[in-house]
Amino acid sequence: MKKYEAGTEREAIDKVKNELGLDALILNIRKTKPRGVFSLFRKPTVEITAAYDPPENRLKKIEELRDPKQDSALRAGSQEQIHILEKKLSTAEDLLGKLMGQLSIAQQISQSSGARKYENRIIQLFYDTLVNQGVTPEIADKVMEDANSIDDASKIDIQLVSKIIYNTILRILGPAEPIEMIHTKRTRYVLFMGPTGVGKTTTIAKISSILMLYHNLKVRLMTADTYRIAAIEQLKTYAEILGLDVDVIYNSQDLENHLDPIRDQDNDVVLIDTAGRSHRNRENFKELGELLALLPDSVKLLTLSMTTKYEDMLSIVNAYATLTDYKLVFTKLDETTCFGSILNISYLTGKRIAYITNGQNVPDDIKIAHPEMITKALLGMGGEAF
Ligand SMILES: Nc1nc2c(ncn2[C@@H]2O[C@H](COP(=O)(O)OP(=O)(O)OP(=O)(O)O)[C@@H](O)[C@H]2O)c(=O)[nH]1
Ligand SMILES: [Mg+2]
Repeated sequence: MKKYEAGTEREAIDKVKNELGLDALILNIRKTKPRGVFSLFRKPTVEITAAYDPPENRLKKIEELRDPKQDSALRAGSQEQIHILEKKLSTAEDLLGKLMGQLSIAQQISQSSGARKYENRIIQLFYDTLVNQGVTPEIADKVMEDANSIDDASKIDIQLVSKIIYNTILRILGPAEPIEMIHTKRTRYVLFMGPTGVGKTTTIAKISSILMLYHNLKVRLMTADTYRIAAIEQLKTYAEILGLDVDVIYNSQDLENHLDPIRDQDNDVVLIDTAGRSHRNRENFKELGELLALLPDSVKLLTLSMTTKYEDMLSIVNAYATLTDYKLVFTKLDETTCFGSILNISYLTGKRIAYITNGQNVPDDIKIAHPEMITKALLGMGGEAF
């Protein structure tokens, strides 16, 4: 038994004939369809599984079947085998029938929902890719606007269409704004805020290491997370490895005492951790507002986990927007294959993204949120993105 692959069925069959001769048996013909946006560049292929049974073998088998001396028990056995085979075949047919049924239902759904919006196949493909990534249909439409407005003759040029769409997404995401790129003469105060358990403390540990190791910056750590003893310990553990202290702030008054400009002259960056807060808890939120009021010139990083449902993410960004301006950090990209929320949130808030994180390892699993990287992930270019 052997497999033969070619561009068309004809070519594949010719290959089989050339090698195995006219007696070859075709066991299976499989057509492979390339998927995704870049399927347009790849040709479908046909794979044929063929077998060759030499004629002398077959003759022997026929003779065996015809042999009158053949043991009757053997014949009874083969009868039984045929019976089992028949049964198996009918269940397989059943299963196939069910599958076909499901397939036609799926087709009906996709047709009735008017899935095809764009006359141009290339634009439709990009639209579908974005929607499959979790980009909302409205935002995916916005992304297609520029590409769809060029004349029909130019739309055939897939490179041109791809370039326009790629650039539109880059424009929406805007340039990454990580802390190391914020240049001021004064100390940079950076406050991390966001819902519970999204990865604020872990991200602070990652960023401190990067700022110290790769940018040679002097870092000071503070935590305003005093709800849980373990939270202070968690940051202290990372700080110890880096040879840093952690100042604990118990309330806003305490923060004032700790904001020591003279002392901070020695520091390039002061990273402040806060307790995770539910945006639906008003009391909690008011307290964060008080902290923020004491740090008017600080950079605020709103940390969001990619595992949060998009609707919840929306109400989180809106709640925080009532408190302050901020940049975004998206965490846990390793736990999803849908990156659409990044584009949605970026489009709706107009906020810049500082970092993305893609794992629990400190300090390796963090990246500057370069828009090119995010765009490629959204369009399925270049395999595993994160
Ligand atoms: N898979 C994955 N896990 C992460 C990532 N970032 C953080 N985590 C994990 O998420 C969990 C919570 O992380 P923390 O850093 O404690 O989160 P936090 O936002 O400080 O939590 P609270 O202070 O309790 O609000 C830990 O188990 C981290 O290891 C990431 O990028 N990917
Ligand atoms: Mg924390």
